[in-house]
Amino acid sequence: MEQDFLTSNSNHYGCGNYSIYDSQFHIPPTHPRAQSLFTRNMLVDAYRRGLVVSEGLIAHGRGEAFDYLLGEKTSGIAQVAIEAATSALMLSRYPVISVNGNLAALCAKATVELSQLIGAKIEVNLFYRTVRREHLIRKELKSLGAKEVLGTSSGTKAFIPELQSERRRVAPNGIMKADTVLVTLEDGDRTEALAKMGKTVVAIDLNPMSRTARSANITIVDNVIRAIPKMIMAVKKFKDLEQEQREMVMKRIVKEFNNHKNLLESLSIMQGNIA
Ligand code: PTJ
Repeated sequence: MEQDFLTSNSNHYGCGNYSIYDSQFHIPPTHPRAQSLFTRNMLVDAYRRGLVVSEGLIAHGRGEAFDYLLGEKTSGIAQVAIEAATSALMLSRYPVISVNGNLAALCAKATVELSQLIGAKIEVNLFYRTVRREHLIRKELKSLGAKEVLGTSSGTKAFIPELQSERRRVAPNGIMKADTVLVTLEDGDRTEALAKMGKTVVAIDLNPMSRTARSANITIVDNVIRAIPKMIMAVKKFKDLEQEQREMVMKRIVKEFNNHKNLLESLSIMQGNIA
Protein backbone atom coordinates (compact mmCIF):
# COMPACT_ATOMS: atom_id res chain seq x y z
CA MET A 1 0.00 0.00 0.00
CA GLU A 2 2.79 2.39 1.00
CA GLN A 3 4.61 1.56 -2.23
CA ASP A 4 1.53 2.35 -4.36
CA PHE A 5 1.23 5.63 -2.58
CA LEU A 6 4.85 6.53 -3.16
CA THR A 7 4.97 5.60 -6.81
CA SER A 8 1.60 6.96 -7.86
CA ASN A 9 1.75 9.95 -10.16
CA SER A 10 -0.99 12.12 -8.82
CA ASN A 11 -0.44 14.82 -11.42
CA HIS A 12 -2.03 12.68 -14.09
CA TYR A 13 -5.29 13.33 -12.29
CA GLY A 14 -5.06 17.07 -12.91
CA CYS A 15 -4.51 20.13 -10.85
CA GLY A 16 -5.00 19.50 -7.14
CA ASN A 17 -7.12 16.48 -7.93
CA TYR A 18 -5.48 13.55 -6.25
CA SER A 19 -7.25 10.24 -6.73
CA ILE A 20 -8.62 9.09 -3.42
CA TYR A 21 -7.82 5.50 -4.32
CA ASP A 22 -4.09 6.25 -4.62
CA SER A 23 -3.88 7.55 -1.14
CA GLN A 24 -2.33 5.64 1.72
CA PHE A 25 -5.27 6.77 3.82
CA HIS A 26 -8.84 6.62 2.65
CA ILE A 27 -10.43 10.03 2.37
CA PRO A 28 -14.17 9.76 1.76
CA PRO A 29 -15.02 11.97 -1.23
CA THR A 30 -18.05 13.18 0.73
CA HIS A 31 -15.81 14.55 3.47
CA PRO A 32 -16.51 18.30 3.74
CA ARG A 33 -12.80 19.05 3.39
CA ALA A 34 -12.06 16.34 0.80
CA GLN A 35 -10.53 18.66 -1.82
CA SER A 36 -8.22 20.23 0.71
CA LEU A 37 -7.16 16.77 1.95
CA PHE A 38 -6.52 15.49 -1.60
CA THR A 39 -4.37 18.54 -2.26
CA ARG A 40 -2.34 17.79 0.87
CA ASN A 41 -1.90 14.22 -0.38
CA MET A 42 -0.47 15.50 -3.65
CA LEU A 43 2.09 17.59 -1.81
CA VAL A 44 3.05 14.80 0.58
CA ASP A 45 3.36 12.41 -2.35
CA ALA A 46 5.61 14.87 -4.20
CA TYR A 47 7.59 15.47 -1.01
CA ARG A 48 8.25 11.75 -0.73
CA ARG A 49 9.24 11.59 -4.38
CA GLY A 50 11.72 14.43 -3.75
CA LEU A 51 10.08 17.22 -5.78
CA VAL A 52 8.84 19.27 -2.83
CA VAL A 53 10.91 20.34 0.18
CA SER A 54 9.58 20.05 3.73
CA GLU A 55 9.48 23.86 3.81
CA GLY A 56 7.08 23.66 0.86
CA LEU A 57 4.62 21.76 3.05
CA ILE A 58 4.76 24.59 5.58
CA ALA A 59 4.34 27.21 2.83
CA HIS A 60 1.26 25.34 1.64
CA GLY A 61 -0.16 25.49 5.17
CA ARG A 62 0.07 29.27 5.09
CA GLY A 63 -1.69 29.27 1.74
CA GLU A 64 -4.41 27.00 3.10
CA ALA A 65 -5.21 29.48 5.85
CA PHE A 66 -5.77 32.25 3.29
CA ASP A 67 -7.71 29.90 1.04
CA TYR A 68 -10.00 29.04 3.95
CA LEU A 69 -10.70 32.74 4.40
CA LEU A 70 -11.42 33.04 0.68
CA GLY A 71 -14.04 30.30 0.98
CA GLU A 72 -11.84 27.99 -1.14
CA LYS A 73 -13.26 29.30 -4.37
CA THR A 74 -12.18 31.66 -7.11
CA SER A 75 -13.69 35.06 -6.41
CA GLY A 76 -15.06 37.34 -9.10
CA ILE A 77 -12.12 39.62 -8.38
CA ALA A 78 -9.65 36.77 -8.88
CA GLN A 79 -11.38 35.97 -12.18
CA VAL A 80 -10.73 39.58 -13.30
CA ALA A 81 -7.05 39.09 -12.40
CA ILE A 82 -6.98 35.73 -14.20
CA GLU A 83 -8.19 37.39 -17.41
CA ALA A 84 -5.70 40.26 -17.05
CA ALA A 85 -2.84 37.85 -16.29
CA THR A 86 -3.69 35.62 -19.22
CA SER A 87 -3.97 38.63 -21.53
CA ALA A 88 -0.59 39.98 -20.39
CA LEU A 89 1.04 36.61 -21.02
CA MET A 90 -0.61 36.20 -24.42
CA LEU A 91 0.35 39.72 -25.49
CA SER A 92 3.95 39.37 -24.47
CA ARG A 93 6.82 38.66 -26.80
CA TYR A 94 8.69 36.18 -24.59
CA PRO A 95 6.62 34.80 -21.70
CA VAL A 96 8.18 32.39 -19.20
CA ILE A 97 6.52 30.29 -16.50
CA SER A 98 8.69 29.81 -13.42
CA VAL A 99 8.12 26.42 -11.77
CA ASN A 100 9.02 25.53 -8.18
CA GLY A 101 8.45 22.33 -6.22
CA ASN A 102 4.94 23.13 -5.01
CA LEU A 103 3.66 24.10 -8.45
CA ALA A 104 5.16 20.93 -9.93
CA ALA A 105 3.44 18.88 -7.22
CA LEU A 106 0.02 20.42 -7.63
CA CYS A 107 -0.28 21.53 -11.23
CA ALA A 108 2.43 20.10 -13.45
CA LYS A 109 0.12 18.87 -16.18
CA ALA A 110 -1.96 22.04 -16.37
CA THR A 111 1.21 24.17 -16.28
CA VAL A 112 2.57 22.31 -19.30
CA GLU A 113 -0.74 22.77 -21.11
CA LEU A 114 -0.84 26.49 -20.30
CA SER A 115 2.73 26.97 -21.52
CA GLN A 116 1.91 25.25 -24.79
CA LEU A 117 -1.26 27.25 -25.35
CA ILE A 118 0.42 30.61 -24.81
CA GLY A 119 3.80 29.67 -26.29
CA ALA A 120 5.65 30.26 -23.02
CA LYS A 121 8.95 28.71 -21.95
CA ILE A 122 8.98 26.71 -18.74
CA GLU A 123 11.85 27.28 -16.33
CA VAL A 124 12.52 25.43 -13.09
CA ASN A 125 13.55 27.95 -10.47
CA LEU A 126 14.02 26.79 -6.91
CA PHE A 127 14.59 28.55 -3.63
CA TYR A 128 15.90 25.34 -2.06
CA ARG A 129 17.89 24.39 -5.11
CA THR A 130 19.50 20.99 -5.48
CA VAL A 131 20.52 19.32 -8.72
CA ARG A 132 18.41 16.29 -7.78
CA ARG A 133 15.23 18.36 -7.33
CA GLU A 134 15.85 20.27 -10.55
CA HIS A 135 16.10 17.00 -12.44
CA LEU A 136 13.10 15.39 -10.77
CA ILE A 137 10.89 18.40 -11.55
CA ARG A 138 12.21 18.57 -15.09
CA LYS A 139 11.50 14.85 -15.54
CA GLU A 140 7.98 15.29 -14.18
CA LEU A 141 7.22 18.16 -16.57
CA LYS A 142 8.69 16.26 -19.52
CA SER A 143 6.68 13.14 -18.67
CA LEU A 144 3.59 15.32 -18.95
CA GLY A 145 4.42 16.63 -22.40
CA ALA A 146 6.83 19.56 -21.92
CA LYS A 147 9.20 19.65 -24.91
CA GLU A 148 11.77 21.87 -23.27
CA VAL A 149 12.38 22.65 -19.61
CA LEU A 150 14.92 25.35 -18.81
CA GLY A 151 16.58 26.12 -15.53
CA THR A 152 18.65 23.10 -14.65
CA SER A 153 22.07 23.87 -13.16
CA SER A 154 24.12 23.58 -16.33
CA GLY A 155 21.79 26.04 -18.08
CA THR A 156 21.36 28.62 -15.31
CA LYS A 157 24.25 30.82 -16.25
CA ALA A 158 22.63 34.22 -15.76
CA PHE A 159 21.99 36.00 -12.48
CA ILE A 160 19.26 38.33 -11.32
CA PRO A 161 21.08 41.40 -9.96
CA GLU A 162 20.92 42.25 -6.23
CA LEU A 163 19.40 38.90 -5.29
CA GLN A 164 21.23 36.67 -2.81
CA SER A 165 19.08 33.52 -2.83
CA GLU A 166 19.39 30.53 -5.14
CA ARG A 167 16.45 31.96 -7.06
CA ARG A 168 18.92 34.43 -8.60
CA ARG A 169 20.24 31.76 -10.98
CA VAL A 170 18.24 31.87 -14.19
CA ALA A 171 18.52 30.67 -17.77
CA PRO A 172 19.82 33.28 -20.24
CA ASN A 173 17.20 32.16 -22.78
CA GLY A 174 14.50 31.86 -20.10
CA ILE A 175 13.68 34.23 -17.24
CA MET A 176 16.63 36.47 -18.11
CA LYS A 177 15.26 37.10 -21.60
CA ALA A 178 11.56 37.12 -20.65
CA ASP A 179 9.40 40.21 -20.90
CA THR A 180 6.68 38.59 -18.77
CA VAL A 181 7.20 36.02 -16.00
CA LEU A 182 4.51 33.97 -14.27
CA VAL A 183 5.50 33.15 -10.68
CA THR A 184 3.69 31.14 -8.02
CA LEU A 185 4.40 30.71 -4.29
CA GLU A 186 7.17 33.18 -4.86
CA ASP A 187 9.28 35.19 -2.45
CA GLY A 188 8.99 38.97 -2.50
CA ASP A 189 12.70 39.55 -3.11
CA ARG A 190 12.70 37.97 -6.52
CA THR A 191 9.39 39.50 -7.56
CA GLU A 192 10.78 42.93 -6.71
CA ALA A 193 14.05 42.18 -8.50
CA LEU A 194 12.24 40.98 -11.64
CA ALA A 195 10.06 44.08 -11.62
CA LYS A 196 13.18 46.26 -11.24
CA MET A 197 14.59 44.56 -14.34
CA GLY A 198 11.59 45.93 -16.24
CA LYS A 199 9.78 42.62 -16.57
CA THR A 200 6.04 42.28 -16.20
CA VAL A 201 5.44 39.96 -13.26
CA VAL A 202 2.26 37.93 -13.02
CA ALA A 203 1.86 36.21 -9.64
CA ILE A 204 -0.49 33.64 -8.16
CA ASP A 205 -0.47 34.09 -4.40
CA LEU A 206 -3.19 33.37 -1.87
CA ASN A 207 -1.85 36.06 0.44
CA PRO A 208 -2.96 39.49 -0.82
CA MET A 209 -0.64 41.16 1.70
CA SER A 210 2.56 39.43 0.64
CA ARG A 211 5.41 41.40 -0.91
CA THR A 212 5.03 39.30 -4.04
CA ALA A 213 1.33 40.12 -4.29
CA ARG A 214 2.07 43.82 -3.84
CA SER A 215 5.06 44.10 -6.13
CA ALA A 216 3.75 42.04 -9.05
CA ASN A 217 2.03 43.86 -11.90
CA ILE A 218 -0.88 41.44 -11.84
CA THR A 219 -1.63 39.22 -8.86
CA ILE A 220 -4.19 36.46 -8.88
CA VAL A 221 -5.28 35.92 -5.28
CA ASP A 222 -6.32 32.32 -5.67
CA ASN A 223 -5.06 28.78 -5.21
CA VAL A 224 -2.85 27.56 -8.06
CA ILE A 225 -5.01 24.46 -8.29
CA ARG A 226 -7.94 26.62 -9.42
CA ALA A 227 -6.10 29.53 -11.04
CA ILE A 228 -4.03 27.60 -13.59
CA PRO A 229 -6.99 25.64 -15.07
CA LYS A 230 -8.98 28.88 -15.18
CA MET A 231 -6.13 30.57 -17.05
CA ILE A 232 -6.29 27.73 -19.59
CA MET A 233 -10.02 28.38 -19.98
CA ALA A 234 -9.34 32.11 -20.43
CA VAL A 235 -6.75 31.41 -23.16
CA LYS A 236 -9.28 29.25 -25.00
CA LYS A 237 -11.92 31.95 -24.69
CA PHE A 238 -9.57 34.63 -26.08
CA LYS A 239 -8.46 32.32 -28.88
CA ASP A 240 -12.08 32.10 -30.05
CA LEU A 241 -11.92 35.77 -30.99
CA GLU A 242 -10.58 37.07 -34.31
CA GLN A 243 -6.94 38.10 -33.89
CA GLU A 244 -7.54 41.84 -34.27
CA GLN A 245 -10.45 41.86 -31.86
CA ARG A 246 -8.56 39.57 -29.46
CA GLU A 247 -5.62 41.94 -29.22
CA MET A 248 -7.90 44.91 -28.69
CA VAL A 249 -9.86 43.13 -25.93
CA MET A 250 -6.76 41.82 -24.17
CA LYS A 251 -4.97 45.20 -24.29
CA ARG A 252 -8.02 46.88 -22.79
CA ILE A 253 -8.26 44.27 -20.02
CA VAL A 254 -4.58 44.76 -19.09
CA LYS A 255 -4.89 48.56 -19.22
CA GLU A 256 -7.95 48.61 -16.98
CA PHE A 257 -6.50 46.21 -14.40
CA ASN A 258 -5.57 47.82 -11.08
CA ASN A 259 -3.49 45.48 -8.91
CA HIS A 260 -3.71 47.53 -5.74
CA LYS A 261 -7.50 47.77 -5.96
CA ASN A 262 -7.76 44.07 -6.77
CA LEU A 263 -5.69 43.13 -3.69
CA LEU A 264 -7.79 45.34 -1.42
CA GLU A 265 -10.96 43.74 -2.75
CA SER A 266 -9.55 40.23 -2.18
CA LEU A 267 -8.68 41.24 1.36
CA SER A 268 -12.15 42.57 1.90
CA ILE A 269 -13.65 39.25 0.74
CA MET A 270 -11.53 37.51 3.38
CA GLN A 271 -12.59 40.01 6.06
CA GLY A 272 -16.21 39.58 5.03
CA ASN A 273 -15.94 35.83 5.50
CA ILE A 274 -14.67 36.32 9.06
CA ALA A 275 -17.51 38.64 10.05
O1 PTJ B 1 10.40 24.58 -4.40
P1 PTJ B 1 11.24 25.71 -3.83
O2 PTJ B 1 12.58 25.22 -3.35
O3 PTJ B 1 11.40 26.85 -4.81
O4 PTJ B 1 10.49 26.31 -2.55
C1 PTJ B 1 9.21 26.79 -2.69
C2 PTJ B 1 8.61 27.38 -1.41
C3 PTJ B 1 7.10 27.39 -1.55
C4 PTJ B 1 9.01 26.53 -0.21
C5 PTJ B 1 9.14 28.80 -1.23
O5 PTJ B 1 8.86 29.55 -2.38
C6 PTJ B 1 8.54 29.51 -0.04
O6 PTJ B 1 9.04 29.41 1.08
O7 PTJ B 1 7.45 30.24 -0.29
P2 PTJ B 1 6.84 31.30 0.76
O8 PTJ B 1 7.79 32.45 0.92
O9 PTJ B 1 6.38 30.60 2.00
O10 PTJ B 1 5.61 31.87 -0.03
C7 PTJ B 1 4.53 31.09 -0.29
C8 PTJ B 1 3.37 32.04 -0.64
O11 PTJ B 1 2.49 31.32 -1.47
C9 PTJ B 1 2.59 32.47 0.59
O12 PTJ B 1 2.16 33.82 0.44
C10 PTJ B 1 1.37 31.53 0.59
O13 PTJ B 1 0.22 32.15 1.13
C11 PTJ B 1 1.18 31.28 -0.90
N1 PTJ B 1 0.63 29.95 -1.21
C12 PTJ B 1 0.80 28.78 -0.55
N2 PTJ B 1 0.14 27.78 -1.15
C13 PTJ B 1 -0.44 28.30 -2.26
C14 PTJ B 1 -0.14 29.70 -2.30
N3 PTJ B 1 -0.60 30.50 -3.26
C15 PTJ B 1 -1.36 29.93 -4.24
N4 PTJ B 1 -1.69 28.62 -4.27
C16 PTJ B 1 -1.24 27.77 -3.30
N5 PTJ B 1 -1.57 26.48 -3.34
